Amino acid sequence: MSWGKRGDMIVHSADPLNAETALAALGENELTGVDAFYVRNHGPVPRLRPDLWRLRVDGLVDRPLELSLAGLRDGFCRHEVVAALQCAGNRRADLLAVRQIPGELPWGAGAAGNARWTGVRLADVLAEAGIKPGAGHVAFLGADLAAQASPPQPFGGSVPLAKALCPEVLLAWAMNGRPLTPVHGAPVRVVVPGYIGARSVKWVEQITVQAGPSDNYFQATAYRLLPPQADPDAAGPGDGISLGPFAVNASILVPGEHARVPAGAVAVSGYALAGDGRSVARVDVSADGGRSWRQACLSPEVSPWSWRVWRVTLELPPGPTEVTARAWDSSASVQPEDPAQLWNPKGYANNAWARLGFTVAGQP
Ligand SMILES: Nc1nc2c(c(=O)[nH]1)N[C@H]1C(S)=C(S)[C@@H](COP(=O)(O)O)O[C@H]1N2
Ligand SMILES: [Mo]
Repeated sequence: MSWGKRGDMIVHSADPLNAETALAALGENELTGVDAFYVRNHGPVPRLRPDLWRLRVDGLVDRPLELSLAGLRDGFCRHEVVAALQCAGNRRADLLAVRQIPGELPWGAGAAGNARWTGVRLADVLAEAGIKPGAGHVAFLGADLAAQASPPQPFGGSVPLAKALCPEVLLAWAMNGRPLTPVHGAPVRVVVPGYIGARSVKWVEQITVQAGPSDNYFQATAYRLLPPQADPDAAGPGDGISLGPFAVNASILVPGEHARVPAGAVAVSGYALAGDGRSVARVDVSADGGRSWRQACLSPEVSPWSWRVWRVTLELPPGPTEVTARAWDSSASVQPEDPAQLWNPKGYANNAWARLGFTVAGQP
């Protein structure tokens, strides 16, 4: 089955479907097309009937809710947010080049995308339910069964209550103006801008307000940053650092890897994204391995949660070239240089400098 995706997707696994956007396709538009947007699944894609779908809101609430799709759409104000999603495993391939990471997918820089999401604010739904004292986190549960979890369980996760109440966090039914497709979580998914993709739970059916974080496998055990020497197979609930907000990151999309470009002015571009509560402040590009840097132009900020496309034109001598890029965020944090310093046993959260090798043709 094609799942509505373009033929140039890089498929890392067919079952469950895991596919990333080809970098050339990511560079085409500031908003990633639904047919090009990466897919990250941990189990079979559930086919939910929109008319039968219900969302339960329970836990530390005054009034537990059970909402239909119509009840969600008509009962609350509609909002749109342009926001990037980024998998915690985005750019793992550069960590794999440092040392092997058994059992994890070799994502390049295409496990991220930028889309316009339409839905209602999670905060509005929680206000309708009424939050009781003692609430600290909001947990989401999907309808898919993930066999890789131990024990097998639906995919879930949680965010702190303070984030859940932020206006950018949506229960979304549309992506780029069209109803969500099955692979992206139809009929409704959570969208948590600025957090790792895993918290944007697809096919969401249950939202629980609770004191602590979710004990779901994908919150308590997976998606945690372990120290380099740890054995990931021995890691249990609570080990390592829980991943939530992501750090500033960037990638080079144009010209493509191993491309051959004519001599003269070479257009170089890519994306940069900042995590929760921060914005992209500057992108530097180097053609000499980081000894000197030029500042790239940034696309206008369409939303604090959108990624920024950056562009620069470089005069490059003929021959093989490696271009490097690094982004800074509004807290003056910058991407670290070396992926070797970031290596971790599950290969998460690589935000080392982006590098792209290509060849500049000689004079005719
Ligand atoms: N129910 C459910 N939600 C999920 C997942 C999943 O496997 N099941 N994968 C998560 C991960 S790890 C990521 S990165 C994003 C990917 O969203 P996308 O497939 O729409 O790009 O969905 C998240 N939400
Ligand atoms: Mo992910």
